[in-house]
Amino acid sequence: MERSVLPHPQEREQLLSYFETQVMQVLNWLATFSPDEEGGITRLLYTEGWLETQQALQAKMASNGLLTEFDNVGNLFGKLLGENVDAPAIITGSHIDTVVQGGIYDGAYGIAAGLLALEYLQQQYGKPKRTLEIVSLCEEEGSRFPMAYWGSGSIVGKRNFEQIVHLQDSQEVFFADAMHRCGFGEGMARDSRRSDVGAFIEVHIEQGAVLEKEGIAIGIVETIAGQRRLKFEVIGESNHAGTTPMHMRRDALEGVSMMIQALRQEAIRIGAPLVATVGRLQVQPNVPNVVPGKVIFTVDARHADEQALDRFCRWVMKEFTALADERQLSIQGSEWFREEPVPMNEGLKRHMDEVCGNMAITSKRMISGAGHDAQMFEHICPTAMLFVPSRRGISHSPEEYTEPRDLAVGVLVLTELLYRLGYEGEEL
Ligand code: HGY
Ligand code: MN
Ligand code: MN
Repeated sequence: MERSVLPHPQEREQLLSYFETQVMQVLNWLATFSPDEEGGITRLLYTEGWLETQQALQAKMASNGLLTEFDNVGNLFGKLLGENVDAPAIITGSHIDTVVQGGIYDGAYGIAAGLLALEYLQQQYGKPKRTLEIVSLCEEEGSRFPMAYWGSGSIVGKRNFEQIVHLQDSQEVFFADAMHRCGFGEGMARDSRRSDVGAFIEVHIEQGAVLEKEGIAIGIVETIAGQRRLKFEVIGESNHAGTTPMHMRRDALEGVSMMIQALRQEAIRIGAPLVATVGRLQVQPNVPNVVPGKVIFTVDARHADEQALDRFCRWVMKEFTALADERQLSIQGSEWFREEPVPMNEGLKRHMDEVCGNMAITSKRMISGAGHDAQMFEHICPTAMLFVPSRRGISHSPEEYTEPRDLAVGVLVLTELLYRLGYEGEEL
């Protein structure tokens, strides 16, 4: 059944060109906040640049006629109130924080898409039947503090203030101090926990190369992979680089290099969708003429199947301990973050299939290897994600890029979805 907010294809073409220019305008505007010297974006939770960005977004949402509100952890909401204010709200959005030296699309695109979709719907159709909201989530990446999904996790009740009491960043700044300095914290604004959300839709860049390779415009996420983030401390013995014979060394870095090799080989042996990454490594004392006595490093492992992920992490612990024992090294391993794989809502996925079909937009169902705020929201409401292609699959890098036309198609599909849920009151 042909049904769309945009009955005429030429109207659709006109709207796509409008969205193309507008979405790039918003993204380039957001990119002026927290740029780093490497040409990327480094917008970390509760930094000045982060606060400036949220405040500028609040002003923009207000100028778009949205009712704005911060919650007590710094999530920013822009609301297009519905006729029935008691009906659960439909929320779209993503995270405003980035990785270190990230790109201009990861997270920001979901916020830009939501802003444009609500602006268009309000202009064309006025007040929706139920409230539509855009949210700029305060933090998802876990880049500054050892805490991820702080924004969405606080909304769904999987994060709370007790969890952050002892957390510090690499400069030993306490999480709570940084949060209070930005004006957020317990009792500082409305409590972040929500129980009035009817659905959450996140629009995001794919951060992989599947859509580009297959020439497909929209990815409809089936399941978001589960994650484990582990931290290891390997201790050997610092010693003189010139006088310590090779067979008498307890070189922590040499041991860790063997662990990294073994990790890579095992992940390749097991095969996709398992991936494992050592992204952070600190050597002590980290000077050229001293045998490294201590190494601290992280392992990030992902899989769409919970049991496979658990099996792999058990293997990691066992293998790393064996490699340390062989070298008279000691090793401490701890898990500081875990999220289980989360399937997206069937009803919303079907809506997306239909919207893309009606508009002759190519789409495919796919797994998300990247974690997203949507895997938090699914704990409290029907949730779905749609992807647009990433050039060469690059992300978490200043090289991140998506064609403006591809971005615009994502905005168009989101607009139609929000129309169905907000104006036609589609049940899920
Ligand atoms: O790491 C991730 O998967 C996400 O980008 N935070
Ligand atoms: Mn990311
Ligand atoms: Mn992201």
